[in-house]
Amino acid sequence: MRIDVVTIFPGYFDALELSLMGKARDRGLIDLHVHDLRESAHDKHRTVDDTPTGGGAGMVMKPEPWGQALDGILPESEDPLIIFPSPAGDVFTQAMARELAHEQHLVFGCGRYEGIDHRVFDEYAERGRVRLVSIGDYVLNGGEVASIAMIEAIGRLLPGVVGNPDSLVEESHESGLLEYPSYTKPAEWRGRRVPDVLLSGNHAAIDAWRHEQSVERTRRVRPDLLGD
Ligand code: 6GU
Repeated sequence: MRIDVVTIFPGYFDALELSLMGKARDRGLIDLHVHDLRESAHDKHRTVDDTPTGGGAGMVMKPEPWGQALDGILPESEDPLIIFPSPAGDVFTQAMARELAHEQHLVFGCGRYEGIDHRVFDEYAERGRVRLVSIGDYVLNGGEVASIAMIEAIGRLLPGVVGNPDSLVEESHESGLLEYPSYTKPAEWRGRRVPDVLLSGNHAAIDAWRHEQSVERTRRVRPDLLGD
């Protein structure tokens, strides 16, 4: 998958050189290009923002640098999908991550300040596919951290990124349930024993116990996932 990111803080995306995402890039499974929006601003101060037309607090990102940056990236593929992280967007879920993992080319446009001039969304929605996506009901300073979260959630679903594909099946949200609690050795630590069933060698009993734990935890912590 090709991923382009447009941001005024490229340094945030250094985090994607680490761990599984870094390995996926080294192996050519994820082709990530991070672009500094300021390189598309041409006045002396490389200005990317201005005051809101009509008045109000804060600053709005100017359309011209976005136009130049996106126009340079879009011809890199047939049918890219532009994602603008925004608290006003559709909420990102595991189901959306699965859907987006089928895309050939994602472009993340990271807004800062009070947002991006709305004509940028209109321009690219007319020329191609655009989505506004939120990662949850809270406010971040900009789209960078949200983009990193989405890129990691999508990237780990690409074939070959996670070594053992079985580990993608049993985790929280894939089944619609939260994950069951996990244990490793030693069998006793600070007087706390691993549940006996996990030491029993009875795999049917272990599966049943884990399922019961998942359902109980989901009912307690996230009853909304059960439709209750
Ligand atoms: Cl995608 N952006 C910002 N700025 N804040 C958010 C968000 C996105 N998702 C939740 N809060």
